[in-house]
Amino acid sequence: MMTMATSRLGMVLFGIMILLPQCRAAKAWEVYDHSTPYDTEIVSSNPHRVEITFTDPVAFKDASMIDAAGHDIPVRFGIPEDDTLDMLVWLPDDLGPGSYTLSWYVYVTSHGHPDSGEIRFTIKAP
Ligand SMILES: [Cu+2]
Repeated sequence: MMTMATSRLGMVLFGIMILLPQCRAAKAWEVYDHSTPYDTEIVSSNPHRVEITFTDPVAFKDASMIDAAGHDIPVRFGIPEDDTLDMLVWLPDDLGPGSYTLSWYVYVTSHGHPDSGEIRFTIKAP
C-alpha cells in the first residue's frame, strides 16, 4: 500500500514538473538582456533609437514612451525580421533634453508568455 501511495505521489509530482512553464523551472522568466541606451543612462543628445536585446527570441507586441510629465511621446518600433533577439524603437527627431521612460511589451516565443519592462534614460541639457 505504501509503495502504491508513494508511486502515485511520484507520478503526480512528475506531472506537475512537466506542466510547469519552462521559464519557471529554469528560473529564466526574465528575457531582457540589455539595451542601448541602458536603463538610467544619461546621454548628451537625442539617441534617435533605442535597441533592446533579449536573451530568447521574442515576437513584437508594443512599445510606448512618456516624458517626465507623463505625456505620451510618439515612437515607432519593430523587431528585425531576421533577428528575433532585438527590438528597435525609433524616437522623434526633435526629442529634446529631459527624462523619458520607454515601456516595451513582447511575447516570449520559446517560453509561451508575454513579458514587459521599462528603460529610463535622460537627455542632458546642452
Ligand atoms: Cu519565461
